Amino acid sequence: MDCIFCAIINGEIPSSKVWEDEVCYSFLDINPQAKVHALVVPKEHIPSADAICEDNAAVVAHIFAVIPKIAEALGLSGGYRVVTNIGEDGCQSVKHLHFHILGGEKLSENMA
Ligand code: DGP
Repeated sequence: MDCIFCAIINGEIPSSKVWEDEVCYSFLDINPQAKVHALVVPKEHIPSADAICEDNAAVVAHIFAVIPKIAEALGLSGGYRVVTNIGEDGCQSVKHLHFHILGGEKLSENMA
C-alpha cells in the first residue's frame, strides 16, 4: 500500500518523532498551521475517522488517552486543539487516520 504515514511509521521517511508506543506514532507536521503542530496516527492503517468502528475503536481510545501526554511533552500547558479531517469536503489530504494537535498560541475561534 502506498501510504506516506505508513512509510513514516516504518522509518522509510524521516520525521520529527514526539511519541511512539505499540499502537500509535506522533510526529511534527511538515507544514505547521500553529506554533506547535503535531500529528498522532495509529500504526494500523485506518483510512479516516469515518472508518472507525467497534473493531478498531480501542485504537482511537488509546490515542485519546495518549494525547494529553503528547501535549505535555510539547509544552501545551495553555490548552490545544485536536482536529481530524475526513474526506474531500473535510480537506483530508493523507488517507491514513490522523489527529492534528495544534497549540502553542491562542488559536482562531473559527473552526471552518
Ligand atoms: P490532512 O490535510 O488533515 O490530511 O493533514 C495531513 C497533514 O500531513 C498535513 O498537515 C501535512 C502533513 N504531512 C504530509 N506529508 C508529510 C510528511 O511527509 N511529513 C510530515 N511530518 N508531515 C506531513
